[in-house]
Amino acid sequence: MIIERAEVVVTSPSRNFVTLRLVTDDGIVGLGDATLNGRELAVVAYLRDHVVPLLRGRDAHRIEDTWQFLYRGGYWRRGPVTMAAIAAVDMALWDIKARAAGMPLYQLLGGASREGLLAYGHASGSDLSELFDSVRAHLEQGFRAIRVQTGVPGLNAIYGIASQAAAAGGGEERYDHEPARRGALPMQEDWDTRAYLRHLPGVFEAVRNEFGPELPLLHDGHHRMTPLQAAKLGKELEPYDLFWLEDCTPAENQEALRLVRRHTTTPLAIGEVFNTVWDFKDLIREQLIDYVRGAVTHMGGITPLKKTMEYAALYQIRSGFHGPTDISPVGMAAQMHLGLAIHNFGIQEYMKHSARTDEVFRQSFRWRDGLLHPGDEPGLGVELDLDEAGRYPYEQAYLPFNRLADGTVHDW
Ligand code: CS2
Ligand code: MG
Repeated sequence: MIIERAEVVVTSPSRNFVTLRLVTDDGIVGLGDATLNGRELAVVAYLRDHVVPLLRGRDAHRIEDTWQFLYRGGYWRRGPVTMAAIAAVDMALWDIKARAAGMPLYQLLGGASREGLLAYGHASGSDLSELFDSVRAHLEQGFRAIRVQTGVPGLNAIYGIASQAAAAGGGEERYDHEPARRGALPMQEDWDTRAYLRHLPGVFEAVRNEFGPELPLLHDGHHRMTPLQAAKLGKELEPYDLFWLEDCTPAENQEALRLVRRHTTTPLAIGEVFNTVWDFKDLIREQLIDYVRGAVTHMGGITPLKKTMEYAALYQIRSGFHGPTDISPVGMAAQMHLGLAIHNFGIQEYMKHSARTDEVFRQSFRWRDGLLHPGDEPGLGVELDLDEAGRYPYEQAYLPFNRLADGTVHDW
C-alpha cells in the first residue's frame, strides 16, 4: 500500500486548523492534525516543503520506520513545529492502517481497556456567580469533572475566562482565549501572581461549599508561577482536594518541580507544550508529576505518545491528554483512541468544537454519561469535507501575551 498523494489542508471554520491528508494507491485516505495555535503556517511550510516530497512512494504500512526517518533523518530534532508535522504523518498512517483493517484505531492499539473516557470541561466566570452558572451548565451537559478558572480582582483580561455563552459550553461563541477573529496580532493581557494567589483558594472554598466534596475539580496555572509560588498554592488548595493543578510553573526546568513536590500533595499535571518524551523524562522518572498532559498533535503523534505512556506507567503516572479547541477533531480522535486502549488512562480534556468545525470535520465521537468514546468507525473515525473546508480560508491570529503591572512580559 503506497502513499500516492499528500496534501496539507488549512481551514478556519471557527479557528485555524492544519490537516495532512494522505491517499494511498488503493484509495485509502488518512488524516493527521498538524495544528499549532498561532504558528500554523510554520507547520504548513514544514510539511509542504520538507515532508510531503519525502512521503510520496513510501509504504503506508511502515509507520515506525516513517516516524524514525522523519525524526532522525531531519537532523534538527524536537521542537513544536517539527513534531506537529511528524505527528500529522503518524496519525494519518495509523488512520490508513486501521481503515485498511476495517477497524477503529483503538482495536489496533490493544483494544478497549474501558467503556469510555472520563472527560473534563472548562467552567469559568469573571466572578463566583458566573462561575457557578458555568459549573452547573457543564454538570447539566453530563460532565463528571470540571476545570475551574476565574477572574482575579483588579485584572481585566486574563486567561481562561470564556465569554459567558462559551462558558456555558454551547453556541458558536468562541472560547475567549481562542485568537481567531480577535484581530490578526497578539493581544496583551495582564497578570499579577500575588493577586491571583490571594484570590484563588477562596474561589475553591466557595466551589466546594456550593458543589460538595466529591466533584473532581481541576485548575490550570498556565505556567505563571515560580516554583515557590506554585508550592504555596498547591499547599493552600489541599483542603479542596483537586483532581490536579496544571502547569503550575514553567517546566522547561524539570528540576523546578522538585521544590513544588516537596511542599504539596496536590496532584500535578504538566506537558501540553512538550513535544517529545525527553521533555517528560525526569518529571516521570522522579515522579514529579501525576498526569502527562501531552497531546498527540504536539508530541509527534500516536506512536511516541503511546511509548511515553508506557514509560509513565512504570511510575503509576496517568494520562491527561490536552484537548482544547485548538486540537482539531482529528487530533482529538487520535488521543481518544489512544486513551481508550492504554491502561494508565487518567482523564481527557474535552472542549466541544463549534458546529461549523463539526461540518468540516465530521466525526463519530460518542458522549454518554460524562464518558467520551471515539466511536467504532474504521480508522480515526473522522472525515474531512474538502468543500466545507474550502469555505473557510486561513485567518491570521495569534495567542495573547501577558504583561505585569510594570510592563514586564510574563508567561501567558
Ligand atoms: C489550555 C489551553 O486547555 C488548556 O489546558 O492550557 O487551552 C491552551 O491555552 C491552548 O491550547 C493554547 O493554544
Ligand atoms: Mg493548560
